[in-house]
Amino acid sequence: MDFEFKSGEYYKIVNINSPEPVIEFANGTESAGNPSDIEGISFEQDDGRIIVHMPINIDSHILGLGERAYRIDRKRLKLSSLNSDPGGYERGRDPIYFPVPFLVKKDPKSAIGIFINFPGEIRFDTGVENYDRIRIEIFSQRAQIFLFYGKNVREIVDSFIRLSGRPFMPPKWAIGHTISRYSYYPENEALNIAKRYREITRVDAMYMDIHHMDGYRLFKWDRERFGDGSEFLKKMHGLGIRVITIVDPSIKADQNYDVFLRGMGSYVSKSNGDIYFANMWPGNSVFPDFFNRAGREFWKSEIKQWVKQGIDGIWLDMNEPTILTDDHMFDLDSVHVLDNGKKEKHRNVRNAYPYLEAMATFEALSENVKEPFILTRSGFAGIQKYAAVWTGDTKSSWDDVHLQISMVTSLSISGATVVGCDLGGFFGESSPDLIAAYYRMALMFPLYRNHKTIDGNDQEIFLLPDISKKSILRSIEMRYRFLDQIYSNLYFSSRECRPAIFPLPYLYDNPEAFYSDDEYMLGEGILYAPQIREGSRTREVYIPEGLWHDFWTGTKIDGDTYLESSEEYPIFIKNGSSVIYDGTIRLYGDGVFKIFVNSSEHVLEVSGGKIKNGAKIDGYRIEVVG
Ligand code: NBV
Repeated sequence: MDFEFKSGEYYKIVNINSPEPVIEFANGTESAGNPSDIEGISFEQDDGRIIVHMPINIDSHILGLGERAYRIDRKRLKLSSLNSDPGGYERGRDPIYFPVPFLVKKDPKSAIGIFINFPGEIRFDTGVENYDRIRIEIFSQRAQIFLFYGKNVREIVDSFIRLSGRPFMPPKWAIGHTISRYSYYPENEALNIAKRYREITRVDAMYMDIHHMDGYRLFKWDRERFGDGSEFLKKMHGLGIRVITIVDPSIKADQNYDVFLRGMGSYVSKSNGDIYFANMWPGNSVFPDFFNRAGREFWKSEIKQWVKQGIDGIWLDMNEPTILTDDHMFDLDSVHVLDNGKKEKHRNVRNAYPYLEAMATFEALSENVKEPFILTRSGFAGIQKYAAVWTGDTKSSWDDVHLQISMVTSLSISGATVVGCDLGGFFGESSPDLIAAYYRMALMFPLYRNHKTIDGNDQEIFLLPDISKKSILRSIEMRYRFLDQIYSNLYFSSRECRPAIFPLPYLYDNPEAFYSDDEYMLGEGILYAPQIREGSRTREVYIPEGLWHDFWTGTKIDGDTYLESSEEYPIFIKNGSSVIYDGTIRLYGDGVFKIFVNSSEHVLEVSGGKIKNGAKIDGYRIEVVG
């Protein structure tokens, strides 16, 4: 099944009222039967909307739906899928930046997935108004609907990722420890911070927030703060630190600004055909129309010129898209011109805006840098082909440390596989102890970036009291010891179209797994249960069924059990899995182990406690753990 945003045809039309309604199945077969025969799912059309009903019962669980400030099980919630900028969020806020219209319903013996390939508004009621059914309200008469059948969650999630696109492979430096602030400037201060960090720990990249720009003009350094940027880039690279700059979609409307002039003819317009202007960081701004080739080509050529000077990555922010009004909402009646010349209102295609922006940015980077890396705040299903995602402007709190586990892993099983959150939390005050908890919690996340807002407390590690500093430095050290493993998981995630990290119910569907949303897995083999309770260094861990090994003590554990752990990093390994830790590849039990190190895939086989053919891997020790 081919799922690509070909502009002009970015969603296919399924007219459910036609004499032969067509439901497209993800396995490639098409059904022309009555859709209401399918697992009790029914469709109705009403007042310009399509409404889908799916039965649920007391044993059903619901997963997916992208980035939500909620628990992992989405049952009995009312959620909306229109990209939104909440201006900061805490648990219970919805929608936020990156909803994904894909959900999995898990019943005791079967699983069913639904993906609505429609980039406008969709409302989900997962059993609030009607106790026994999910109601999905699609604000369109046309939408492409995919249904996925399977035995378990994993099958459904993996088919959805295959359908929506192969995850890009991030460069290894992008998944190391990275630092950020809204904003580091001028040049000397940014360099000073980089150096102070380097005195105590490793840093692989620094993100430059909006103050590096000249009056918030995209692709222009603020000359007073950074000169022409070349010295800064040279010095940062000299320290071994990559530089990622923020890029918003808002272009200052200014007759003396060459970028603005070059983009003329490719901006989003109003319904009367005039250019659409809105207030953003640079004041009165215009917005590239990524829905057509001219808009994308203009953008690509600006990005190419910008990165040519030695910029290593691009950070796409405010791309829901958002503007500076009370509700941050772009004019829903503004107009996009598609590649086929047709016009479409923003409200019908809004969620594809960041997707097409990331696609164009990725294409530009692919032509100009060795290892493209993009971080985006918003997106649509399939964003994983182009960009990593972070969970935006959280409010620092102990609850947020917990919440981020569900948010990040849910994004991951909704396709956004290269994912993370602001370490320390974005808004509000983060105590040293809380910052340390974020660093512990995110240990196995694909991204590991410290970031804070402009008027929050400084959370640079070198400023913190010794006790928390030591704890964070240990986490960073631990991060690097596991980095080869995380990278190997991301490689197989990309190669095999499956998530690298996930919540327990991706593999285990007992109630204990659904309730253990303060734990997560890196691949099938590693279970991590971070210490994230305020004032406590001991916790209860749920170990799912099967034979497990305590990573630190080697103790064997018969799964489907709870245990108390006072380890700093409670980590458990499933028998039959491997772990790369600090240059050693540990193989647990007999089996065939696939590993990605030294830029290539290796297969090791262990039987009767011995490695077959005495296999070796350059630069690594191999240990068999019984
Ligand atoms: O560019 C400033 C911030 C950025 O630091 C943050 O990570 C984004 O999520 N940005 C939002 C703009 C608004 C901040 C209030």
